[in-house]
Amino acid sequence: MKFLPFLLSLSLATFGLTPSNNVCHAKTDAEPLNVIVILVDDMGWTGLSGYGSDLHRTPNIDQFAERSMKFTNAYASASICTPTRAALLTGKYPARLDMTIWHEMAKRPQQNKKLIPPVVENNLPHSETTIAETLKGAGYKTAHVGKWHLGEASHYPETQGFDFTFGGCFWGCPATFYFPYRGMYGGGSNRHYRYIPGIDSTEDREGEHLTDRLTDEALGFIERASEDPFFLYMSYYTVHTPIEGKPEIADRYAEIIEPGMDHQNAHFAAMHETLDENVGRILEKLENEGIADRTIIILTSDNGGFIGSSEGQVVTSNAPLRSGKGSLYEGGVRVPLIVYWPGVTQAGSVSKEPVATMDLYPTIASILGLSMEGQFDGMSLTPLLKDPRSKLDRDTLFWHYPHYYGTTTPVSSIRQGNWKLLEYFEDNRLELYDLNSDIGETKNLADSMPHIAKKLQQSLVDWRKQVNASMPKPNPNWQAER
Ligand SMILES: [Ca+2]
Repeated sequence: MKFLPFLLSLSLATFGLTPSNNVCHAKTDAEPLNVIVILVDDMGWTGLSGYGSDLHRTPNIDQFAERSMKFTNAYASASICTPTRAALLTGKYPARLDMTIWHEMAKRPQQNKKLIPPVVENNLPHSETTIAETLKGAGYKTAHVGKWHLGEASHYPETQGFDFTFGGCFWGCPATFYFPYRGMYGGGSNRHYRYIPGIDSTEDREGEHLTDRLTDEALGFIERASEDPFFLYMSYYTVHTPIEGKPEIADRYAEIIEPGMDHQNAHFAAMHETLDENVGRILEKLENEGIADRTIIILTSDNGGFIGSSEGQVVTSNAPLRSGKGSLYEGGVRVPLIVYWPGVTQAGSVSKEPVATMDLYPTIASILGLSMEGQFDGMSLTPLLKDPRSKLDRDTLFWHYPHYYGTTTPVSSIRQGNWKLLEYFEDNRLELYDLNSDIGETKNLADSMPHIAKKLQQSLVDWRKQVNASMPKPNPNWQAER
């Protein structure tokens, strides 16, 4: 196993853009490329049939993947929603932004655990230059449709470079996926009345599903913008809870589920199918508008699949990966990523290179030949998109989640080559896995290969220092016996 010297790996981890003279312009300046980023919420690595689901049927996305580049080692920059979304819009590690948990928890860390998580940033700071602001500055019309979850109203999409926005709000999911999308949601002290802004409940839309509605709004934007270059951040609320598939589709899945299948939830499967139909509608719209050959499309997820229960039923499994949303095991962070760069990505191409959400902003800017100012943790994936056999000049990725979730205690992790190390803060436990031979992270090699574990841990410690990562503190009121 090859290890880059520590200093080199750190400098590469914070490497910014490739120089713009490397940018390949697929089209003439007269026809600038449009950009669509489709972000699915909580879709696991095996959520799509083209990524191995044994239940969900996603033919439109699978066909789209077949004419694009598919990444098999793509990661969300975090194991939960908000930090990954911050990384997508800024090109930075969530830990550098100090956005490592969702808004509702950021200022009120749990006090009843062995460690007290840090108080962290709860709004995406206006001082950050988002990808929308960069593209708007380059003459793009910009739209955000769907889930936002990057802060309160003073930090909504309108304040972060988006000309048009629909459906975004403070909350991480709707009370219901059915019109008019409002009602009480959540448990205990987190139970609140939730609503999707901008919905006229007097309209005759009974039975309308939010995934369809978001697409309607996005297609309207594309129609209005098609004379000008546009950037659409299509941020579906699906397939997050509440698990509400269309009943007629869910019924169909219920009939074909068999014991032993990894995926067992008919409504969750139906949500994937409806997502797929809607991605199909977007692709069809681009064809009809005559802009399919000049629109970059990127599809990915913000974290791994949720392995908890909803309505008394387990939502999903990320097998063969370990664990799910919240955890820094592969099941919590490895996600599908499909990139279509017209005229450049080769049909059926696959990249096995480890990449992450924060790479998308530098990638888009690089493709469009736009300069980016400031410091970025992500790097442009254009070399990979041009040649699936190529490698990035980067060997290391980091994650930091100093909070609790149903699947984890506070933890950081590092992937370097095929090695993955997790450092758990409650007991300073190290876990080392060789992803090449053990993708399920079943055999902890930390004790048998201490030199590798120590070396990776040192890189992780140095990285946390470099990005000024917030850390949990011991809880003085914690009693181990309780
Ligand atoms: Ca999510």
